[in-house]
Amino acid sequence: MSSSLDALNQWVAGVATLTKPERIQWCDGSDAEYRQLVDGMLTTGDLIALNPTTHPRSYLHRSNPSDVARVEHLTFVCTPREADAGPNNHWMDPAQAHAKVDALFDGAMQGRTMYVIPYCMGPIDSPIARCGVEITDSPYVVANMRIMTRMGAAALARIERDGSFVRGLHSTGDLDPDKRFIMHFPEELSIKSIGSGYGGNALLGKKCHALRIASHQARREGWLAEHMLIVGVEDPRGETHYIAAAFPSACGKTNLAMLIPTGGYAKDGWKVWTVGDDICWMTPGDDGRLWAINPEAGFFGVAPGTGANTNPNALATLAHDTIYTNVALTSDNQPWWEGLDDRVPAVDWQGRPYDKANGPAAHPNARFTVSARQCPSYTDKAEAAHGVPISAIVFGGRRPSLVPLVFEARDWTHGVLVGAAMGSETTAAATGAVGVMRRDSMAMKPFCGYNFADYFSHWLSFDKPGAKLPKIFHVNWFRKDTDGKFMWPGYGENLRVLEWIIRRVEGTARGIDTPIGTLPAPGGINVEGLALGQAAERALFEVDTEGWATEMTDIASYLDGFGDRLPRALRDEQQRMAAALANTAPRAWAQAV
Ligand code: GTP
Ligand code: SPV
Ligand code: MN
Repeated sequence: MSSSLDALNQWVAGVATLTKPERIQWCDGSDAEYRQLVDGMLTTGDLIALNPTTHPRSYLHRSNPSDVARVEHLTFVCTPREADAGPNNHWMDPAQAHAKVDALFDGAMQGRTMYVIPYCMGPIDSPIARCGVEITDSPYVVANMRIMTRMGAAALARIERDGSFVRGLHSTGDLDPDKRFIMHFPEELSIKSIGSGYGGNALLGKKCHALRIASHQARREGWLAEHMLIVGVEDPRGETHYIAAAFPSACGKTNLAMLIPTGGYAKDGWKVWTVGDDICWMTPGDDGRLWAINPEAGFFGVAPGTGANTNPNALATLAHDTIYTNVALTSDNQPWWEGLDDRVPAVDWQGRPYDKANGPAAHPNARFTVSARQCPSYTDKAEAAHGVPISAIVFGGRRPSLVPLVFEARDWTHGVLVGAAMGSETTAAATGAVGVMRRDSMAMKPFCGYNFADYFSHWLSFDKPGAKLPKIFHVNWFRKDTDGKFMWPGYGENLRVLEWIIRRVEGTARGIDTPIGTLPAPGGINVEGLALGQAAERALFEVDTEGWATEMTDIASYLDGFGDRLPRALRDEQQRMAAALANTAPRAWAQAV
């Protein structure tokens, strides 16, 4: 037997000794196994069958109401030295962290089944893909991992070939938030998570492995593990550009990845191809370009706001074989959430008769889990071992003021600063206050497994002779008017912005240089038929130099927080931008489309 399988067996035996499960089940990823798991959960009430006529083989899971989102304050990166985790992470000494959680894992699986889940993040034959094994006592986690990863026998065979794998240990424990910890040991390639059954806390292949552990590995090995969607945009000539975009949690990745061209774009023959909606692993190819894979096999998407007008592709994807978490139900047992349609739900996400006074019917972070293969715009290219070549990287967040609809970074270093300086309002994807503006560098604040200062250096290091790097852009779909309404229609209309981006990549769209970067030249973005109104047209395409000067001061103090570890080039770039703004008359860059 190979040494990695020996190591796996030993680890499984050790975990069983500690957690004392009643039985152990090695998961093979088969249909029969999935059916058996679902049947078991229908019996225990972990799953509720939905209307089989409208939603075949689809189920609802209701979380404990105290366990409905990621818990950033309980998520730790446990490197031997605190400075290596950085000010962007909560840190605990590895020995102390192991002792703390091992005490909670002691006997945690008594009377329960311990599932062993070998999984592969990425196409099974991809050199960019990596494997892991999750041990869990939650059948809900197993069912979700089967949809979200390539799970089972093929992954186990690859682990035997690879010789190594990431170890993830998970137990739902007793769901007591005071005994909940999501611990990462990047040096040991291991994860220990206890006390939560929710998505990002419990499906360890996703944020824990594919971002926190993988970002750490990627730095060592010269690649990037990012919180990005990957989308292909095909123009009427049949040319496709792939774009990777980093938006923070619940800021529009799934929606942009599944965009459907409307109106003139549909008529002219534009097509949009979905590669991934949340995570992107990118590595330099022999040609100097960055090549990307989606390490996931499914979507764990935000339900609220998903409707026929916003994301018809998602609705088509959800037609069958879907697990819903914390959505509401109609009287005939169909899943429902705010933004789906104007029916009135019968039962809310906690199973109570729906009453407006109790708040939204679906939890704001209610989710669907569904195989990517069910998505009409999913492309075979997502299964390509070498990935897809990236033409543009896009950063963006929820910025109700100041930040224009789109601008382009001058060069790679400037683009890294734009990503590092990204800000966004917090959302319901994590516990805590919603709508609070914070810096969320590259949308990785909750997910980078090491010191952000080193992460910025790593990003800068890709700019070397022979590299053919993507152009970097920043977008903001979330600018609001004085009434608090979004100025930009968003969703399908975002293709207008993607068109400008790919024309900039091709060198055919004109731009105006400003101190913050290149904005579309007047008329550069097609706004035909949008009726934006004068105030919006102005706000979306102008640079408020005074406001930006204040923003640069705030960015400078954010960067100061990383001390001497911050790469010099980033500080220089920030000072260059601040100086350019200081030398510019207020609103001199105001643009009208
Ligand atoms: P995670 O899965 O948490 O990483 O989120 P995500 O980045 O994939 O966000 P998603 O696409 O699920 O969108 C989150 C919320 O933002 C949903 O309620 C969407 O309806 C809304 N949203 C997405 N795109 C747009 C847009 O272009 N404009 C506006 N106004 N809202 C949007
Ligand atoms: C996010 O919060 O960014 C998500 C959902 O994509 S979770 O899997 O919980 O991380
Ligand atoms: Mn996400």
